[in-house]
Amino acid sequence: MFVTSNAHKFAEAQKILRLYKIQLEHLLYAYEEIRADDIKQIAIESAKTLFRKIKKPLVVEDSGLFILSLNGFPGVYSAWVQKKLGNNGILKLLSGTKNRGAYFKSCIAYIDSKNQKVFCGEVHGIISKRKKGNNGFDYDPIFIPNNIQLNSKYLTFAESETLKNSISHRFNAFTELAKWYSVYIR
Ligand code: ITT
Repeated sequence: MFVTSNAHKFAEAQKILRLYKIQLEHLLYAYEEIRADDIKQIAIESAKTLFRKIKKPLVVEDSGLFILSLNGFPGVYSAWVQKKLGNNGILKLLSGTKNRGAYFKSCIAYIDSKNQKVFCGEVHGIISKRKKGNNGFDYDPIFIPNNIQLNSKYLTFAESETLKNSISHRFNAFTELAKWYSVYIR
């Protein structure tokens, strides 16, 4: 069971876990997230809080976009910043900045009555000069992963869903979860 308010996160996770024949259910459940600088810690604490209430095996994901020249901003505030500033706001903050390096990070916490595990994944790249593409969600139109070209072009995550779903932070983290789950739980 994946507890999330974000339907995009769920759809991406479901696709990845299907490759391992693991069935994922979506649960919408309002809860209070702790405030912390570390997404791993937020994911772990959220999983514990939710398990006390739901009492069934579940996963939660905390994730964010970390921009190097902004000292990791928006990081743990990514969801809030996307709502308040949006991608145009981020592009404005970076105008005239040479170092456009950034990375997405995802940490997934799994919990059941016997196990507590956390799996993190990252994908590194740059923030594009302008928004491109209509797929994906939130920061995808301004994120270009490093070292990958399709038809000699560097694409944003929003320009290629297939590319995103084969290298993303979420792909890396859920793949680690799936490998562990297949050996130890199933
Ligand atoms: P839940 O907490 O309910 O799962 P959320 O969207 O609020 O949903 P987070 O607190 O983890 O999730 O916020 C992470 C934010 O980081 C997310 O809302 C996006 O703005 C951004 N983000 C994370 N992964 C992303 C991705 O793959 N593509 C684009 N933006 C992403």
